[in-house]
Amino acid sequence: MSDVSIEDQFLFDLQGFILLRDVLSPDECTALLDVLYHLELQSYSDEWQAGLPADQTGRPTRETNASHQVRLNGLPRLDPIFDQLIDHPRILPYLNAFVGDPQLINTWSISKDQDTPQGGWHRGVPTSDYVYHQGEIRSRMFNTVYFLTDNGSEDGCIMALPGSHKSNLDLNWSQYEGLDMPGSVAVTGQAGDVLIFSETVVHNGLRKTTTGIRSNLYYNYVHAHYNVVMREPTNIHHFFFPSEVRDRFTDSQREMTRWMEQVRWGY
Ligand SMILES: O=C(O)CCC(=O)C(=O)O
Repeated sequence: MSDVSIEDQFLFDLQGFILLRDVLSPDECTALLDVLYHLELQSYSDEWQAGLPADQTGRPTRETNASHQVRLNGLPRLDPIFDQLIDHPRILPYLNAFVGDPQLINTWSISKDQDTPQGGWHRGVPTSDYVYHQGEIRSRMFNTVYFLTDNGSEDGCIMALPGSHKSNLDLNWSQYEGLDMPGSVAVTGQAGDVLIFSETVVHNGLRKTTTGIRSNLYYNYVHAHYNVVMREPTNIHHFFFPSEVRDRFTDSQREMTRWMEQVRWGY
């Protein structure tokens, strides 16, 4: 018997995503934002890059390649305040119901200022990684997006293509700008809401035209059978947490990161 309501199961299976309201309180959003904005102002030496093959580079901890946007990678490495979202009690039932044996693969933040351009349409994994089988939803990769600020339609919110986790035909995604993508919708919500979606859903970030900062946190999970280290070998540093980070985790957080016990990565 699933802990997720039949209505949420229905809607998630139909659309490939749902929005959960009021997961974080205003005080929790403020506390996370205070730490995030402090971290965004720091510089990071990223010495681990020296451990990669000479002709390869990974994503830096702090990314500013999109204009008016700051992305930080590997959040629990940067501050313990981010640990609590690994197994948030409102989200955990969905992870168990829709992924099965969830393992945290990646964490990042994106803060957008006015004039951040829209991103590109993409999906994280192919549609074959979403199945409904013997009464169970199984999404092999699953993203959870915590809105720390409001995500209105002009605030650079996420866009999604409902049903694209099951689409049989693909378009040339890169040909479509923003909401010109046929069937796409802007996923709007308030600070404290959480968007959960199958990474088989085609999605994108809308341009930001409003003043102020839009900040979201992204916690991405895979089923335990997914080979995490083969996905993006140059970004293992951000995926993997060393023992000094995992030692402070709760049992449940350690369980949801147990793939890290199998990894040989020295940084
Ligand atoms: O928040 C956004 O702008 C979209 C982010 C996104 O699509 C991603 O990180 O994969």
